[in-house]
Amino acid sequence: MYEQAEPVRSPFSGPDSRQSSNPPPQPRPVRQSGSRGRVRHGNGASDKQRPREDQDTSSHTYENAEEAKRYATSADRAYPGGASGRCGVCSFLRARRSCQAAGIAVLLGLVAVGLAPLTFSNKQEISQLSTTVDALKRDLDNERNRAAALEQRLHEIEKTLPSCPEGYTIGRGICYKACNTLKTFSEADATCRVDGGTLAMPRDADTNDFLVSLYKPVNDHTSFWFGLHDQREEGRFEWVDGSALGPYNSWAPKEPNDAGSGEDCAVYSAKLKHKWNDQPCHFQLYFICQAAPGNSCIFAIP
Ligand code: MMA
Ligand code: CA
Repeated sequence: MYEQAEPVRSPFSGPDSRQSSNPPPQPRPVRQSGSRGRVRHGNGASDKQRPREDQDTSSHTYENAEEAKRYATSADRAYPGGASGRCGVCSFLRARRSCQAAGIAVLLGLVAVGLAPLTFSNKQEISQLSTTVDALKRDLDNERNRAAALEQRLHEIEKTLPSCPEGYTIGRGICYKACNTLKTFSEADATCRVDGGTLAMPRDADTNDFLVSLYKPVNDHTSFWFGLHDQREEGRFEWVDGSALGPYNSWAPKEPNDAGSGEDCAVYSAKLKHKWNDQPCHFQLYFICQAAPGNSCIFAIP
C-alpha cells in the first residue's frame, strides 16, 4: 500500500516543526512513476536518492505556485471580484460603456441631421397644403355666394317674363296643357282657343316626347286629341293653324288608315303605344292645348 504523502508546503511557508534545522525544507514528495513504494523524503539521504524527475516535479510545483499567484493577480485585473484588478475591470467596462454611449449618441446625431431636412420639407409641404386648402375654401365660399346671387337674379327676371296660362306647362318656349274633359275634335280646339291657343301641334320629336310625358300622368290608357286633321282633303294632313304636316310624324304602324266610315282627326293612342292614329272627329275624347306664354285670354281681358 502507498504511504500517505506529506502535504505540499510552499517554499514561502514557515519552517516545519519537524524540520526546525537544516537542511531546509524540501518540496513534498511525489509518487515515482513505476515505483511500487513510497519514496521517503525529509532526510538528506533519501533526497539525494530521489530521481531527477522528482526534483523537476518539485520545481514545477514551486513555479506553478508562482504562476498561480501571477494568474490570480491577472485574473483579479480581468474579472470583478478579484481584489487587485477590480478597478481596472471597472475602468475597462466604464470605458466600453462610454464608447457605446458615444457611438449611440453619434448615430442619433447623424439620424437627427438626416431627418432634419425631411422634417423641414414636410413642414413646408404641410404649410403649402394648408394654404391651398384655405384658398380653395375661400373660392368655394365665393362660388356659393355667386350662385346664390345668380339664383336670386334669375327669380327676378322670371317675374318680368310672360308666363303660361293657369294649368299650362312650358316646354321649348310654348305652354301646353293636357285636359281631362271629353270633347269632339272641334269642341276641343275651340276650348283651347279660349285660352288664346289651339290644339297642340307637335312638329318635332322633342315636342312630341314632351307632350306624351305631359298627358301620361293625366291618363295613360286612353286617347288625346291634338291639332292635326285631313278634313279638307282625304290623306292630306294639316295642322289646325292651316300649315302642312311637314316632314315629322309619329304615326303608329299602318296608320293613318281612315278606318270604318272615315277617320280624319289625329290622337295620341295609348293602345298603339302612344303613337299617332286617325279617329272619327265626332268622338268625345281628352285633348291637349297649346298657348304662347303671356298670350292667354285671361291676361288679355282689361
Ligand atoms: C281601331 C281604331 C282605328 C285603328 C285601329 C288599329 C279597329 O279600329 O282605333 O283608328 O286604326 O283600331 O287597329
Ligand atoms: Ca286609324
